[in-house]
Amino acid sequence: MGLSTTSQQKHRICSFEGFFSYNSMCFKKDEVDQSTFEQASDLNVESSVKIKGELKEDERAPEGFEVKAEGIEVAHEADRFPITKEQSTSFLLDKRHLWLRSRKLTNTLKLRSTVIKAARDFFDSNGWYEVQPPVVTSSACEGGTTLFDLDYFDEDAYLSQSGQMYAEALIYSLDKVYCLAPSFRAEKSRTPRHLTEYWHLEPEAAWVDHKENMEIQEKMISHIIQKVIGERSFELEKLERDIEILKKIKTPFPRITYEKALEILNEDKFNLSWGEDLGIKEERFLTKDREKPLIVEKYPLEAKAFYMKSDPEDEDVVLCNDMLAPEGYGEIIGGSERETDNQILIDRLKKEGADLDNYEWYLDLRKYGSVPHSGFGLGVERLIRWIADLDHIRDAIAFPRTPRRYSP
Ligand code: NSS
Repeated sequence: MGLSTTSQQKHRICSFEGFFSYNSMCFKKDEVDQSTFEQASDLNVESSVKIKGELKEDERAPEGFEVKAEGIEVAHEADRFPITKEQSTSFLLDKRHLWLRSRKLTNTLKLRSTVIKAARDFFDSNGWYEVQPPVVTSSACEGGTTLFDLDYFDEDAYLSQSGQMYAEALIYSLDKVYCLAPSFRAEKSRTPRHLTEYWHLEPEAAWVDHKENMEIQEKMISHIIQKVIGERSFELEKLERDIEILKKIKTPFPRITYEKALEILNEDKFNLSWGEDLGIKEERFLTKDREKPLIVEKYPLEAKAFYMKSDPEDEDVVLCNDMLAPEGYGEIIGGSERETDNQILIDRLKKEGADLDNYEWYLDLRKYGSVPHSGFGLGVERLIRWIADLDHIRDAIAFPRTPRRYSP
């Protein structure tokens, strides 16, 4: 396979038993018979063929080899490929199912596979259990404004924003769990870091406090990055990612409080009041000149979700953290120690105007025996965007879902 924007001319073959690009095929007119030469010349890009010939090393070929072809057997003849040089982003998104064959997306998707495998390895080899939360749900985990409504046999239901509450239910029997599932956010924001459907890795563990929660996050990120460097350096190079920067991603990561972050921002051009959450611009400013991820902890209660535990040393802030990827990428993880006091949770939910009936089962988790616990959520595509240094999050997933796109 292998297709680049410059490789669309007719008469070119782009697969050799599925692995070699057409640039690596060499049919010489005087070395093959007339009909073989014509057959090869008439084929469109992306046709699949079996080639008989001699394989030679050649630095100039994309895969490092060239095939001096002698015979050809056509397995499938393609129509003229619709993607040619200099196509608009919108056209390439319409033809995403075909554009997936491009080198850039091929390399990114190989890297993605390694990221996910490395994350699973990290948890599996440390005694965590993988669990599966439902996608259809009755309760909002991250507030009502970004819920996708679902008509569930005339009842109101939603697409899950997070598997967290279900992961919390499972720690009582399994102790340390993680789930990897799609999360849905009905956010109209068209930014290079928002999808409406994204893959969410959510670990949750009993007897883990806020401090240990942050340590797990940095160990996990460092593990994933080191695995990716080890197994995907070829793809990283092709994506023109500076691997030397990634090699520096080792624990511990720097930490600052929200209060400190506000101070840094307001000393510069920002004018934030205490209580406001940090947005894309603020996170970019805090991380643009950094090489390692930055952990920002202890945000104001009013800026964060109802389930976060208050800091016993300062009731105005919660024991939570965001992890911001360096080089300006911003938030990739949000996590916290969870509130275990039922009354506090009920009061907060009432304050938000939530329907308590939808949270009855979640409140039962405190009523009928609880344990100190913490967890976090990693946006898989945000992590991949940073690792691969991608301009836009949509290229971190094969079939991106954004406010205007749900096809192909
Ligand atoms: O809203 S989060 O900050 N937190 C949660 O959902 C918690 N319930 C997770 C948990 O503790 N189990 O989202 C977590 C991460 C966030 O840091 C981003 O990396 C990613 O999920 N995220 C997104 N990625 C892509 N697109 C969108 N729209 C998006 N929203 C969050």
